[in-house]
Amino acid sequence: MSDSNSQNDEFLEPKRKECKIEHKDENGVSDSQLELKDFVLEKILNSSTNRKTVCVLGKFKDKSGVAIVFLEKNAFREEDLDNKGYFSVNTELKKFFQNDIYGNFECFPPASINGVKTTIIYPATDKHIAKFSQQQVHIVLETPELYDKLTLPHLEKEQFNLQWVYNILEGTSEQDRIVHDNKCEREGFVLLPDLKWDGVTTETLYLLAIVRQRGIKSLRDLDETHLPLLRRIRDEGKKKILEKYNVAGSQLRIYLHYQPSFYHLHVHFTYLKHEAPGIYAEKSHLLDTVIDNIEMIGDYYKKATLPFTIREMDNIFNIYETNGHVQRIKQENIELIDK
Ligand code: G7M
Repeated sequence: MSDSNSQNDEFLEPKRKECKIEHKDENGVSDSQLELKDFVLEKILNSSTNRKTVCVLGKFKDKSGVAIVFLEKNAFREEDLDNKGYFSVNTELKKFFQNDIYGNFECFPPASINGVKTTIIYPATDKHIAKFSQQQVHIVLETPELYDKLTLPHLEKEQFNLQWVYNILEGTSEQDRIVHDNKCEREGFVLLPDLKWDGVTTETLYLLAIVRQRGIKSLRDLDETHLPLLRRIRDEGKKKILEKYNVAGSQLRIYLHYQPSFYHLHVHFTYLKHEAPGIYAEKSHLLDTVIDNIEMIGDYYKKATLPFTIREMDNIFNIYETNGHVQRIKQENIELIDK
């Protein structure tokens, strides 16, 4: 299940330097270094005791614009549960109390296994802030007509920049992270660790397959002409993950998001036991089911009503609200529900 030590070291080294992050502009050109000691907190956007994450908004001293910093405590890795890891001489144990056979402590393991996964978005836009903020969520049922009339015009006007995707496909970013690269322009794709994954901890395995073909925005655009591409992603993706991470295809959740955040077709591969964000029924569509639906009805996704979630701070919420498809809950009603 684990990767080789040399690969672990490769990932641990940047972790020790984690407080200093090189910032690159949209073309991947390095322009400055961000340091966490220069970060000035403005607001907590979201915090989850369950996931052990916190997302904050703030500024870096002497830098214009705002930044989002997302911190996540890492999952325990099997290979750290030994006398070099948690049970090593370098682990400190602070006692809270001992009562009969019950002891309660706080343990301070070696820094090398105690990293906090950190994602920085700088400069962050209002849309990033909305995406990472805690807010009320609603489901809408998007018919093909609603897609054409409301969703499509909105996403054509307003969507997240795809530069990071093109940087990967054109070979200017994250090249050392690529697990598989099928260069076929029509049916090729790049498989690499998702931003959310450290690339090492099998328990939280999370990879993305990004298609080379441009112009396929989402599940909605898929039809029978895409079947060879979809089958290739599924089959080659499983094979490469088995070879590199020793995780069987039957232990993978392979799916697409609807709506995605980024409108360039990509497929998520996560470890089945890992509850990654966005795996729930209202958002994820298993690739096997997608392939099966299209095999039965070639234009299935052009005809289907697809549910998706919208959050009250998203601009698309206003569009669906104005057209009478969702209703914002008034603050006093929320308080009543909470009681
Ligand atoms: O919801 P959607 O299907 O659009 O998911 C997009 C995925 O892309 C998420 O799981 C993100 O964590 C991932 N992602 C986003 N960015 C900006 C990057 C990036 O720069 N590199 C990588 N490897 N993954 C990213």
